[in-house]
Amino acid sequence: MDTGSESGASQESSYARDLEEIHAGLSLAQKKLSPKYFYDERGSQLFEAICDLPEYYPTRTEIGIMRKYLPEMARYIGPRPNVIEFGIGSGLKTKLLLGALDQAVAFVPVDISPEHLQNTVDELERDYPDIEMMPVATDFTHPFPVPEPSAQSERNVVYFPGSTIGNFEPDAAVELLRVMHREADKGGCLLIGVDLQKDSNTLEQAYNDSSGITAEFNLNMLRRLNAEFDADFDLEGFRHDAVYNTVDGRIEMHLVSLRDQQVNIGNRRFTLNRDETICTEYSYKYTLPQFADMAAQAGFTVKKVWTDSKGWFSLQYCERD
Ligand code: AVI
Repeated sequence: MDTGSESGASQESSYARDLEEIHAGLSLAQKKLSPKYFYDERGSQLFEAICDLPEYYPTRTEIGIMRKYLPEMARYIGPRPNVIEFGIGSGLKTKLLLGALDQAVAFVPVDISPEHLQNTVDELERDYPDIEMMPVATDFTHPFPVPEPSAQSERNVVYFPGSTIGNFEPDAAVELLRVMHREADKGGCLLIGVDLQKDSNTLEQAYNDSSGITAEFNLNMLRRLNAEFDADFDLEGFRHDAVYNTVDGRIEMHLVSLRDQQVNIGNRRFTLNRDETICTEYSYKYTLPQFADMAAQAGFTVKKVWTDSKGWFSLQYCERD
């Protein structure tokens, strides 16, 4: 299976673009780094460990909702769908969905990493030999051509679990929903996991776990920048912090500088004062009306919402207007 891979020249230009973006983020009054730098191999393993933490409720809550309501979700989606998953997670949710659907025709996982895609597809192919695997290696925030399955499908269903939508700022989230609207195509639909607003304590504990895995995950970004972008961050010079901003309805993850220090990255040097922070991630939590409004801005109507008994997390079935 060919997932395609970047040429040497385009790898170089994406490195230059990333370095420029990192420099721009560290030049802001509130220093920022993109959460995309979390996910190297070690970061992806740490994220999987986060998903199993007792304090991190989203993964187990979403899986609980799926186990309870999958037959109903499959009825909304209907027979012979073509499933387009934006990003690839640990695979369990995908397996649950593919196993519950009525004769899924094809599965199109979309992710920037060809290796990650290949591993996922190899595993799924063994369990679902009748579903055509059609991976697409690309940045899913931009429109991309969806491959045609060899057998006729009834409709496209875009699947975006995990509340990764919450890691985009609201305007960018609407833009991404517009890409999904386009990829769902005429008659298509969206099944999306959306984390919901709740008390600050529960949220802050989920992102400041007692075993320190989220702290390691956050600090790993600096390790990655040292390895891949010729930076010299001293990992001992920073600590992890996550706070819930009740006004904007988002968790904000930060790396707090423990002292006045200077950091070199590429050919630039940045100064951090003691207690100054680098913001590494937002994780927005929505109310049901807020998400319905964002979906509407992208041309979707929310037709059905499934939640857990505490109303902490939701899976939402949306149709194109
Ligand atoms: C991937 N994303 C939905 C996670 C979240 O909850 O926002 C990333 C994460 N960051 C810290 N813990 C988990």
